[in-house]
Amino acid sequence: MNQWTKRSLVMGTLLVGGVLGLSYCSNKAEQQIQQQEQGNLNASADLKTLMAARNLTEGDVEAALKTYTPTGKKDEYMIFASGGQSGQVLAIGVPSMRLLKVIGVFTPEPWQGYGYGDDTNAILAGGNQGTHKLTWADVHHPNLSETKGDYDGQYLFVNDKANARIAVVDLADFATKQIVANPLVASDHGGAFVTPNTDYVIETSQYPAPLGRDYAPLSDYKAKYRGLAMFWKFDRTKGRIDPAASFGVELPPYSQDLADAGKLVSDGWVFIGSWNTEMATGGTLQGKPAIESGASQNDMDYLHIIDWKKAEQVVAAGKTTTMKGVKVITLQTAADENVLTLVGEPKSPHGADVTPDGTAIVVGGKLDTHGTVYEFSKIKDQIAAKKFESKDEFGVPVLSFKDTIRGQVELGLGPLHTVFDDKGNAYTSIFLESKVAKWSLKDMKLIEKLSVHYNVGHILAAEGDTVSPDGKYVVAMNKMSIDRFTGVGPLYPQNFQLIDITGDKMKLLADMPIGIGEPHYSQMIKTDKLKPLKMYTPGFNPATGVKDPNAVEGGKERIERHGDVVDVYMTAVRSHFTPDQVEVNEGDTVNFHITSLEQAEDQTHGFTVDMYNVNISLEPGKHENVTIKADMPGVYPMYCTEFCSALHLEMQGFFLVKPKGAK
Ligand code: RUQ
Ligand code: CUA
Repeated sequence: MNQWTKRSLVMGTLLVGGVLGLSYCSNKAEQQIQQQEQGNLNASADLKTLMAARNLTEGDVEAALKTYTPTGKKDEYMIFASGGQSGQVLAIGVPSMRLLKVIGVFTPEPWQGYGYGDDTNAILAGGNQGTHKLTWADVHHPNLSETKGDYDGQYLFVNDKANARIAVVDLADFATKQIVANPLVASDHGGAFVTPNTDYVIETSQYPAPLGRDYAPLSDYKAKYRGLAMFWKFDRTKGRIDPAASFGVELPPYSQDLADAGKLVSDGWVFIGSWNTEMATGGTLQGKPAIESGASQNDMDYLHIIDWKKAEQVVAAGKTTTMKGVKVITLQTAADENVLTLVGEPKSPHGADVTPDGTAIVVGGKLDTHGTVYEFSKIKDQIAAKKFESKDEFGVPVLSFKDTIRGQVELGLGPLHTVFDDKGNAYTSIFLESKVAKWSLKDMKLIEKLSVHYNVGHILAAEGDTVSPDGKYVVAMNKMSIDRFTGVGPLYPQNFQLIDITGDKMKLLADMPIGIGEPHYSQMIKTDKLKPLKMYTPGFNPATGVKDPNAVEGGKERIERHGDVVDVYMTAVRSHFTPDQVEVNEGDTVNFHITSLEQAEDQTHGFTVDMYNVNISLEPGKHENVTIKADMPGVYPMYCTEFCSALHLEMQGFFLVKPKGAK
């Protein structure tokens, strides 16, 4: 412990001790420090005045001391949170709940130059579906890459529910590298979960439709509409998903929901919840019930159990059909080969979460008051013995509910998602009651419920999806904030609430309003597992992952003309671009190849050509390519968009476009 931390600890003890009646440390050296501190601050008296003035309780002060992070001090954890409809991912420090980065993923992000230069445009274009250029996403579930079931801090995967896509973010530079568009389905939800060694990134569909996005009338729902579990193969050496090595498993036309991969004893299996086993399709104008009531008739829906190691063998044996370039195990084959098995789950469930030891799966039924815990060994044994209770109407074997569960715990109204700590406890979000329920997996008993504000959707825990959760923190991701913050019009912020779970009782520590949304899930990783780069090696192109063939060295800047194509080899360094005058003819295609020559930490430049919708971010060493069609004659400033030095404003140049026919 260095002197500085010792001092702050003693200060903390002093402050809290004075107020809360805790005992002081009696160590001699620490007493000396205390005396020094008391020399210039009558801590408890001043603190009491401050508390009274701000109307703070002792509990508030304790929460402040647990979260306050002075300048220069760093967070112990980082949250990667879904940015919802913004299409982005948020990186947030814990316990400070400070926003550290908005990672551009499915949506252009101008500051990072994401979507305003050739290379990142190409990444975004990889996510286009059909003839449509997509500029937004409904991001639901960020998931960190794992090694042996533990977060390894290397990659992050996220799904886009609205357009059935998965993105890969490299945590070396917190930048998106790839978007894969699923050609078979029109929505997804159960993603982007990983298997324990990140062999696969899983994406399961939500709303059934004909696979391959063909047309079929709703009257053909049972015959032609289907769900899909996609197993995207992740190539770790390349840091990219390999679509050619990926495969899908066709599912019945129930609405598949959240999914989780088995771990340790259940490694090799995937569990997917579902609702609308009624296969309701609405038809309100024709006097039929809305989907919400049509889909809520059955007391039980189906938990889908996929043996993905078996599925791999079936794929290797060639027992697949190819649809739009994707190898698919048909529903019939999946049922016949016991790749897919079902078991009842109550009622209109949402989350399906595997426990850290891999022995159980917890399901929350939105219209049921229980957390239901399935015993994996019972599931496995009965599948191995082919001990099925029945088949569904698509011929998929169904296990007995009562013979597969460990038990049920009464949790409250609207249980959704469950996360875990390091002491064998589970924490379930209770949507309708706006509560977090803590319960014991071992005793199957409810321990405590904590109010959150309000209508909690997902919750997350420190390293909570791994084989070794850390305990410490849970975060409630609340859909509503009602009376928590100063008004900003009818669209209210979402509200993340940090909860301390180290003591016997859960304790609410802090609120963090989220001004973009709507976030769904997050994961929280220990920051010492992250090894982010400080800068790129000179000429590196982060979008392609290699040194760019057009990288420019200092002194080799030039402009080359080939017919009506102009290549500008440019460098950026404090505080000038070389070249700084680029004159072309109307109609030319101009390729800017720009390398930052900086090798000093945090020395970023930007580059824009006014009116041409170009803005790139040139972090130290980075190379980027930008192509523009010089179709607007005139004189346009090119300038650096990042206040990089005292002479930042002078980091400017001219882009001149000579009109056709001009001399
Ligand atoms: S969602 S609030 Cu994971 Cu898409 Cu549950
Ligand atoms: Cu470079 Cu401002």
